[in-house]
Amino acid sequence: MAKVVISGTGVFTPPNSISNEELVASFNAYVEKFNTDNKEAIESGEVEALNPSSAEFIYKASGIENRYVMNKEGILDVDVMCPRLPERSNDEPSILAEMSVIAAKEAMARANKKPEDIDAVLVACSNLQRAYPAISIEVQNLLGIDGFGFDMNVACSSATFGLKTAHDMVISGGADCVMVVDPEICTGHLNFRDRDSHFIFGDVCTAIIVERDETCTAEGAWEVLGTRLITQFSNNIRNNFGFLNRTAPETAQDADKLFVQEGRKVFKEVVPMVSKLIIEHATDEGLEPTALKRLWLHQANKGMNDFIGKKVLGREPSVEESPNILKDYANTSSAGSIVAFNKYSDDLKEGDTGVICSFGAGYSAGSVIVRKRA
Ligand code: CO8
Repeated sequence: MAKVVISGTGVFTPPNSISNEELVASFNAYVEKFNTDNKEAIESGEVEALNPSSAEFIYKASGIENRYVMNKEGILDVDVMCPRLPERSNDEPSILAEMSVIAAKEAMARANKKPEDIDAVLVACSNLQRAYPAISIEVQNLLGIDGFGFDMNVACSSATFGLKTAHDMVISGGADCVMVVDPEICTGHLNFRDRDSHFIFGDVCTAIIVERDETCTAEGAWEVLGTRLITQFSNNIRNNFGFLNRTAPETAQDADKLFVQEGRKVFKEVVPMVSKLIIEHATDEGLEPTALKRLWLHQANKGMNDFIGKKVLGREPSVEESPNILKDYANTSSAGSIVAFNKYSDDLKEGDTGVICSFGAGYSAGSVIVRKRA
C-alpha cells in the first residue's frame, strides 16, 4: 500500500486578541445595562436578572486566557457584541478564502509544494460563509491550483475528517497531493450575550498538505500510520442556523440559531469516547498507546485533555506531551489540534509517534496516528 505523509502545515492567526478580562468587562457592562433597563420587571418577577461573568471562572473551567478574533471592536461593543465584518463584493476574495490562502501558502512553503503539485483542495470547517460556490473552489482559484475542490463540515472534527478523506484519496490514487484547509471564524456563531459560552471560541485558519511519500521533499514530514473516525448522534452541541430559517420567521432569530451546548454533558460523554478511540486505534496499529510521544488533542477544554491524556498514557501527561494552545487561542473548533501540531511537533525525533485527535459536535471524533519521517 502507498505510504502517505503530512509534509507541511500552516497557520493564519488574526492580528487582534481579546483577554478574559476584556471580554468579561464587556459582558458585565451588558449585564448591568440589562438589569438597570429591566429593573421593574426584574423586581416584579417577570424577568430574571442576569448574572455577571468572571475571568477566574473562565480560566478555571476551561484553561482559556485569550482568544484571537477577526474583529475585536464589534465583540467588545456592548451595543453590538458580535464581530463586524463588512460584506464584500463578489469580485473580492471572501474572508474565509483570504485567511485560507495565507495558511495554505505557509503549508505549501513548508512542504516544498507549488500550486501545480497539488491536485485537490478540501475546505473543512464548522461554519461556511455561504452555500455556494464552494469556498474550496475559490481557494483553488486564488492559488492557481488545477484539479478539484470541495467543502465539508463535521464541526470540530472537520480537520481530521478532512485528513482522512485526503489520505484515502492519495492511497486510492485519486490524487497525489491534497491540501486540507480549516478556516474557522467561530466568533461569527458565538452568542456573546450567553454567560455559559461567551468565552469559549476564537478565530484562526490552518492548512495541511497530504501527499505520497515518494513525492515528499520536505524535511521533518510525518508518515500517516492510520486514520479512524467515529460519530454518535447527540443534541448536546447544536446550532440550528440554516437556509430554512427564513421559512419560519417567528423563530429565525432565536438563540438556538447560534452555538448552544450542554457543556457538562459533553465533557462527561466525550472524554470516555475519545480515550477509547485513541487507545483502540493505537493498539490496532500495533502501538502501545502509552508509547505515544505526543497528543495533539482538540482544544476545547484543558480539563478534558488532561483526562484523555491520563487515560491514554496511563499517567499525567507532561506539558510537552499534551500541548495546550487554549490559553492563547481558546477553542478554534476543527483548527485547534492542527495549531497544536503546527507549533509543537518540530522537536520530536525520527521514528517518534503521536496522535492528532479532534472531537466535538455530532458527536464526532477523528484519530490520525503519525510517525516522524527522516
Ligand atoms: N462566569 C462565572 N460563572 C459561570 C459562568 C461564567 N461565565 N458560566 C457559568 N458559570 C457558573 C454556572 O452558573 C454554575 O454555577 P452553579 O454551580 O452555582 O450552578 C457554575 O459556574 C458551573 O457551570 P457549568 O457546570 O456550566 O461549568 P463547567 O465547569 O461545566 O464549565 C464549560 C463549562 C467550560 C463549557 C465546560 O463544561 C466544557 O468545556 N465542556 C466541554 C465542552 C466542549 O468540549 N464542547 C465542544 C464544543 S465545540 C464543537 O463541537 C464545535 C462546534 C462548532 C463551532 C461553532 C463555533 C461557534
